[in-house]
Amino acid sequence: MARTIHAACPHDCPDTCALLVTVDDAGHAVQVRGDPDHPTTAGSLCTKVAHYTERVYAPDRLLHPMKRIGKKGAGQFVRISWDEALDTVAARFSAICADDPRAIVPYSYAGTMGYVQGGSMDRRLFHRMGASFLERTICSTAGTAGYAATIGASVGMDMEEFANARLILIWGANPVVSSIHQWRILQQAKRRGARLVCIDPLRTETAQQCHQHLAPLPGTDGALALAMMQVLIAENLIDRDYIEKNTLGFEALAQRAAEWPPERAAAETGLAAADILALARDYGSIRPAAIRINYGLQRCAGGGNAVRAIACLPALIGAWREPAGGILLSSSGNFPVDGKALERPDLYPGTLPRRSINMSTIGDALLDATDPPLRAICVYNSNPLAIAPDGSKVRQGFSREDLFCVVLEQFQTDTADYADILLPATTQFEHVDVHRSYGHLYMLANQPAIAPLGEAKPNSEIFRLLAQRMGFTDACLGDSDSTIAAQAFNTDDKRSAALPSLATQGWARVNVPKPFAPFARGNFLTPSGKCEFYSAQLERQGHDPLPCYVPPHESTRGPLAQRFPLAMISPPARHFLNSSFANLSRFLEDEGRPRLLIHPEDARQRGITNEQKLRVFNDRGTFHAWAEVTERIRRGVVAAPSLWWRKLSGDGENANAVTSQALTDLGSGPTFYDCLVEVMACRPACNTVG
Ligand SMILES: Nc1nc2c(c(=O)[nH]1)N[C@H]1C(S)=C(S)[C@@H](COP(=O)(O)OP(=O)(O)OC[C@H]3O[C@@H](n4cnc5c(=O)[nH]c(N)nc54)[C@H](O)[C@@H]3O)O[C@H]1N2
Ligand SMILES: Nc1nc2c(c(=O)[nH]1)N[C@H]1C(S)=C(S)[C@@H](COP(=O)(O)OP(=O)(O)OC[C@H]3O[C@@H](n4cnc5c(=O)[nH]c(N)nc54)[C@H](O)[C@@H]3O)O[C@H]1N2
Ligand code: SF4
Ligand SMILES: [Mo]
Repeated sequence: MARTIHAACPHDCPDTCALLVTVDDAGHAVQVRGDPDHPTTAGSLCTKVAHYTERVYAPDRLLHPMKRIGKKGAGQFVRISWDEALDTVAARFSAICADDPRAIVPYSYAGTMGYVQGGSMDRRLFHRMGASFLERTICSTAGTAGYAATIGASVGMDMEEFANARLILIWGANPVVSSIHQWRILQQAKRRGARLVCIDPLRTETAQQCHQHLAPLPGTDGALALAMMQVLIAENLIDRDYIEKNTLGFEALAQRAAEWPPERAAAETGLAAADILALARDYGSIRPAAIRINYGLQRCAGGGNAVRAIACLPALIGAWREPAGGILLSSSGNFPVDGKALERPDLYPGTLPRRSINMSTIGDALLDATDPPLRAICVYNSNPLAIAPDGSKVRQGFSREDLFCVVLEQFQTDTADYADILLPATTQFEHVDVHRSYGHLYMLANQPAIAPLGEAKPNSEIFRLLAQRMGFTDACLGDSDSTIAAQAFNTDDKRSAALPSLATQGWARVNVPKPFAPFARGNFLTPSGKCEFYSAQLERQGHDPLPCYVPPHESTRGPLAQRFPLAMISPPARHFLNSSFANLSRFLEDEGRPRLLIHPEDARQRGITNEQKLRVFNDRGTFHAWAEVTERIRRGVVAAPSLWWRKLSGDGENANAVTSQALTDLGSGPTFYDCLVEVMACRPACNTVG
């Protein structure tokens, strides 16, 4: 008899779907569906995960431990036993630890978002060793910091409440591609008469289905938000009672906003002043007004302050009074996660000074002779050769013959090619895990549906075995996966009340009021308990205490633009998830080939025609892509849907060949979408790399 298993989508996507996996008599997973009972999944999945069995049973899954035999990066390996693999890694790590454990760094992100496979045994082991800490900044830290300065934590509207809003700003987000279940809810609102406005330099699949699309230049959203404030305040479209009771620093904010009439923001953003004015008036008069802001707008120099400014808007108009008003960046702060129990930072040796490495500048970190220089890196749940900025530096760093590189992977990625020891990891169908979401309000459990394929092991098991071989005897380094899963949520926290239904139903809503209107009466999560227009905390850290406009590092109005006049963004491709799925034939066929969207006028000036092969370059590097000449992208901007595996892109490069390691104003995040380039049509000679 076929069985049905409750599972959770492990991927880095705000929807965190509840899955039902059907397993046949032979123990084969034959189908995966969205759980019809789970409110946001509502029985549907994106195309990537609807075909998940193709990923799990892909012919190129890594199934055995291997060691490198060729040059670094050549991807030549020979099969070895688990004993040899683990002994080799443990011996190398132990030897380095004897000199200085901070010469070892883990490198992981959200290949799986599960706590068991991505945020527990791994952390415990590296803490116990005394390895360098990894600052996991690659996606969201700028926005998170800006939002937290204003609101206090990653808490905002309930994603389900957007259905009842009358005005929705979709700002730096492309839910049709990157959060399809949120899009379903936004469409409900649209059917009920809500006005949808999309703010994005690209006329995305989402923008095409909204009532209005505003296309600012990348990295200029802070100026737009300040000008909206100026109009709201000048035209008295604000909620004085809400401001009085629940906010801090209104007078100072009003002074700052007064510096930003729409005409000034128009010059920065490339929008029409009249459009800015009209947007502010709509926002000041239509209720409930909701903002879905997402991480697309914070990958630039001023990303933190842009989010900070936008996060002030709902308090100015009292939008928080209603459950369908306010803003949502991420829901992750609603979950009673017990980070200390999971990660055990107390295992770090007390006497050793702590050293952190920012994952967004891994290229420089591997090449710099920082004290102590990095001698070993252990990569899991991430593919830095494809996803980290300034790809040629990243490649140079990983090419170091003296760097001991261990990679835990499901597939032989660009990064796996640089491993000294390559270890096969299980997929979500083969291991235990537990999840929160950064979009909705449900905790989820993942039960293994099938036995591990080949000799693959869960990350947690690999780190447990390494701990043993390195002679660490702390009890928590032996915790089983189900023990770790049970530690993830703090059972003393009242938000955990429904936790027991994880076991039966696979998911449970965090115990917060429904309908959820977290700041209807203030009670913000900031130090003052108010929505902080003025942040003393930021001031103490040497930042502007008020939201300010920080222009792009690589501005189309600055001197660099004379040589590299086009602002490049590289947002998610629909059929890839970062670089995941980008090796599977179904999705490669859907995406076709690396594309560059360019405006007809920019193309004409360069003699570029549709479908032509292009060379995209700046001082950091070059990659090739095929022209899609389209008015969907505004003039002066080009877009390269991402992320391709470098080795499958045709020229060994992807969009990160040109992105930079410069960081954001707040949160030390990457600036992928703050990147000037020039583009040329390829002559026959550039069919080779160059
Ligand atoms: N199919 C698919 N889904 C995904 C992903 C994927 O790779 N593929 N990635 C997942 C991950 S890791 C994340 S973090 C989320 C990301 O999801 P979102 O946070 O929604 O972010 P992006 O899709 O990166 O960007 C959203 C939009 O921001 C626009 N944008 C770029 N620069 C600016 C700017 O300066 N201002 C404004 N206003 N808009 C700008 C881009 O054109 C893009 O359309 O999606 C997740 N979902
Ligand atoms: N140019 C440009 N660069 C970007 C972005 C962009 O928009 N433009 N987006 C950025 C963003 S938002 C993010 S979040 C990062 C994402 O960067 P990453 O988190 O590195 O994401 P992926 O590329 O999906 O790589 C995840 C890897 O983890 C592996 N994996 C999955 N599950 C497991 C497991 O259980 N065990 C092990 N060992 N491995 C597993 C997958 O096979 C995959 O190769 O990329 C960033 N890079
Ligand atoms: S929509 Fe997102 S969470 Fe849902 S199945 Fe697809 S990738 Fe996973
Ligand atoms: Mo991300």
